[in-house]
Amino acid sequence: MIISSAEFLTSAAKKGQYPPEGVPEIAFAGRSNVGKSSLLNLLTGRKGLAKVSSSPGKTRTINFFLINGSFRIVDLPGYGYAKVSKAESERWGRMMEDYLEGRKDLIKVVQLVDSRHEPSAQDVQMYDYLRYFGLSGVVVLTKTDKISKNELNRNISLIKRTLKLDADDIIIPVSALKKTGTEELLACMEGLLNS
Ligand SMILES: Nc1nc2c(ncn2[C@@H]2O[C@H](COP(=O)(O)OP(=O)(O)OP(=O)(O)O)[C@@H](O)[C@H]2O)c(=O)[nH]1
Ligand SMILES: [Mg+2]
Repeated sequence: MIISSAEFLTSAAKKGQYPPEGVPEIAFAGRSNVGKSSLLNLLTGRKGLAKVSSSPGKTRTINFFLINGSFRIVDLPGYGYAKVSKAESERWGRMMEDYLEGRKDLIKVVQLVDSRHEPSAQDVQMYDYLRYFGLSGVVVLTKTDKISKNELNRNISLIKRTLKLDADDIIIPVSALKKTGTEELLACMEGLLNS
């Protein structure tokens, strides 16, 4: 698949603000700062499409992007950002549940984890949650430019074990810096959209 057009649609904090139904959606989930927004920019070749920041907690609402006029990529707000208040994290939980459990057009959630580390307890919790709702199956490992090939291979095993991945779960290493992994991810997304 080639992305020939990408357009920001809307930013939603609640259901009433979602774009109309009837278009398939693939969402990106993961801890704050893992690289969800960067990945969207990488895939679309549009640097400023989604806002990226070196300080975690940049994306705080659900952001919808229309791709090739035919499907949407949904950039979700990250979790695990230490500085948020209890009220803020409850707000996050409600916002995520409303979307993940209530969105008919959502076909899959791509789970992003940092390729450098063992997945956090919240990563495991998120993946279990996605599995429960039948939305799991694709894991993207980000920031692979920061580690060696050997470390990456070691961490792939660790991540598989920690997230308890199934044999048919797909793991795609990416680097927004080196612009690698996009073809694999786009092919995977094309498969999801056609199945
Ligand atoms: N070296 C390197 N840095 C990356 C990569 N992907 C993202 N980053 C950096 O990581 C930081 C966070 O990236 P974002 O894309 O804003 O992360 P996010 O997951 O959208 O974060 P939230 O919106 O807070 O949930 C930024 O400083 C990015 O430049 C990558 O593949 N390699
Ligand atoms: Mg973001």
